[in-house]
Amino acid sequence: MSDIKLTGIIIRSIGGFYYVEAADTVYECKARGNFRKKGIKPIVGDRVSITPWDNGYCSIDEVCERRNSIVRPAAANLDTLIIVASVRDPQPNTLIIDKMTAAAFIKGIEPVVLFSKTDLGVPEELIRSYKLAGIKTVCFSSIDGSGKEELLSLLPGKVIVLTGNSGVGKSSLLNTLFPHLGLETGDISKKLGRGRHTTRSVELYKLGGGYIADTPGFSTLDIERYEMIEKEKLPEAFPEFNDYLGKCRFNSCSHTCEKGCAIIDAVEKGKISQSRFESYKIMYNEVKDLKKWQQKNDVL
Ligand SMILES: Nc1nc2c(ncn2[C@@H]2O[C@H](COP(=O)(O)OP(=O)(O)O)[C@@H](O)[C@H]2O)c(=O)[nH]1
Ligand SMILES: [Mg+2]
Ligand SMILES: [Zn+2]
Repeated sequence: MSDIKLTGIIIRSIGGFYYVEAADTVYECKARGNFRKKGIKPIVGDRVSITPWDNGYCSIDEVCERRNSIVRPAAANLDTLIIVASVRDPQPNTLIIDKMTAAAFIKGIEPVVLFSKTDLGVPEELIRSYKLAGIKTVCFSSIDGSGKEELLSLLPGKVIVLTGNSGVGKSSLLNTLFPHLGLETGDISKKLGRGRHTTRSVELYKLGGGYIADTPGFSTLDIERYEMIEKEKLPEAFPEFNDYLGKCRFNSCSHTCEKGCAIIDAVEKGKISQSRFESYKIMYNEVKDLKKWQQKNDVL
């Protein structure tokens, strides 16, 4: 029997099998029974050590500690979360974008807000709002190919997940960048009708010098049921608040309505975007009366 150990990354998991890319080869692996006993379930993005045995069987022997993970879709060790919002059809929803960027910041993942379908218009106001927050934005159209180079420049060396409402153009975007992928794209209603409860598994594609995953997307309804960031941590999820924290009149300031609030002052002076501040207030009000055990898990 072979005793060569390899290290690799899980790029797909389906029906109890894990597909691990190691040394430019993809191995079909099974997880060792002792993982289940320890309550570890390997997920896409996990760095693992595997043993390909002579009989063709390949085992995952070890899962490295995760730098971070998300649950929708289940994926680990992300560098970048690209939040895709289309300028139209469907309309962008700033609260959803801000919940996703907030969750990414809390998990130590870099969020990028990608405005898709910019052949239908350019969302100047939104771009300004995210620039002000120090969040990278990219404009992209799969019709005219604009933004392609910029997007490709984000990939090398990174593990990236694309997320965003169904129908915003995630699969079209990947097809535009990498035509050989031939991902299924199309009509939202048809997809919802058929795909609502089908697999939510992800696959990391090795492309452009990094790994990138398309996701089936979520509906607006989904996100409302998801996580909440506890109120004490919420200001950290809005990095543009940073310069003002600790400068409010009251130590206990919630930055939602108080007199002498440095955040509100910055909003009034146009240094923090009004729309981001509105999202903060909504998110704060969603969690302010919840006890810890009532906080459901994970936007992502
Ligand atoms: N006008 C325009 N339509 C697009 C663009 N990208 C995708 N679409 C359309 O939007 C719909 C949803 O696209 P799809 O890639 O399947 O979205 P996904 O659900 O996020 O993967 C399809 O009908 C596409 O033809 C774009 O850049 N511009
Ligand atoms: Mg798609
Ligand atoms: Zn304040």
